[in-house]
Amino acid sequence: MFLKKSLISGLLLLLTLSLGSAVSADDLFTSRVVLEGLNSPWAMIWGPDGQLWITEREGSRVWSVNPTNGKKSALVEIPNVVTGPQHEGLLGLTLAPDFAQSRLVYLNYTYSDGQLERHKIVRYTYDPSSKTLISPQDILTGLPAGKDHQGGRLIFGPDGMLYFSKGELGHNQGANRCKPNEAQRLPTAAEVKAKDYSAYVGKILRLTPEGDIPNDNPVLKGVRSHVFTLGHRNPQGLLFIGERLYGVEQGPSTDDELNLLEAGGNYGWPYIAGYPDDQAYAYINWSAVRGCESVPASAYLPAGQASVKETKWNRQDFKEPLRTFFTMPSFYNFQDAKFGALAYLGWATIAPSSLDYYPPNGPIKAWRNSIIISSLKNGALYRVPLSEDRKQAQGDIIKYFHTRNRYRQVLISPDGLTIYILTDKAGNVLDENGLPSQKMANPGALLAFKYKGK
Ligand SMILES: [Ca+2]
Ligand SMILES: [Ca+2]
Repeated sequence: MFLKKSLISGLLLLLTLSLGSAVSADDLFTSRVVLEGLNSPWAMIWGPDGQLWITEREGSRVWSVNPTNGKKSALVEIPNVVTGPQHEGLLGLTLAPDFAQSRLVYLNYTYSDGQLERHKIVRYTYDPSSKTLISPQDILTGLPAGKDHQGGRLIFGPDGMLYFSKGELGHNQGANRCKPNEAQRLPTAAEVKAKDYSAYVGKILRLTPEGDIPNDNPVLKGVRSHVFTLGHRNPQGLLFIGERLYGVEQGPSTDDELNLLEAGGNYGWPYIAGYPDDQAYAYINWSAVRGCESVPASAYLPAGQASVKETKWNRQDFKEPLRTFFTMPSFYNFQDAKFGALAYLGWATIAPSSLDYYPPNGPIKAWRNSIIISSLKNGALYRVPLSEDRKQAQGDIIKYFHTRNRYRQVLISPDGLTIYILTDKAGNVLDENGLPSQKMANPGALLAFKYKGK
């Protein structure tokens, strides 16, 4: 079953690639640049003032932006945010469900505890007279942080609880290859009591609006903690559709994922990428390699170290993805010379950064009941149609709006006619000819694609 799904995914990939510029659906939209020059915009929500509220990862500010003319005003500039070139800084943002009464706004960012880089969730109060965010209050502090795979999405569920996606900090790869990957490690009772959150990496967390552990969180290995699901790599997108929670996460050289996230579910990383099909991925525990630091990161299989086949890792709690982007066969050439040192840009992964939902009654008929995913690597959106009960992905994945940009977040307007996209200010991306580029067409921008059909 898994292998079959992989092959289908591979065929869909070939279909998607071959369609490329031939996709004419884009002709039904007009595009414009609402504004440019934001300092690494990261999250975007509809604010209570009818404007778009946008965080800047490196700028440490939250802006209120007029989606029509691009005029912006700062809601807050947060002091002492630790920023870096890729993953650190001010990330997610969300309004309290009772915002009309409480005026509470939640966000998360990287900071220093004096010794170590950490991450925290903080809430502010919106002051309508000054149109600023005031009175910060820590909700959950001391979360692990690092220079890679921070996750960072923050949303409320219909249950009134706060959900936060935490990456595994890129351990077991690149510069962090000798640090153990802890996406499977669960917190002990002693750790929870001591507020030691080091095992929260590679997890989706669920917390009360005050930051406490909800008394109906899953009990995992005998311990109830903030952990809601485990086994994630770099989950940057979370979205509720009705009662169900969906997420996207970035895979390794194959198998970015769209998941349906269920309490206590184990999403497999680092033992499984995508489906347990032994296609183009096997876990190698670098931290167990003798003299790891002296072994170059480029060594595919370090001497004396075995890889673990996906099919050998057998866990009852494993949840397979709804869809992968995309599952590559083992014979795929991951070192295509055409892409030079940026070979990863040639891989069929898309680096999903966010997702939104196009509702069943929206005016764009072809998009109804679909999940829309933004891609960092390809500067495109991917539309995934859902089954009627929304428990499965079904049908062809369609690619839209390719530009020479890294798409950081997608947000659909309430009337379903305009698709807003935030772009990174820098990075690596595929250009119009499908070749690596570091020159963004619209750095730090808010783009708008408006539907002109009927
Ligand atoms: Ca997975
Ligand atoms: Ca796999």
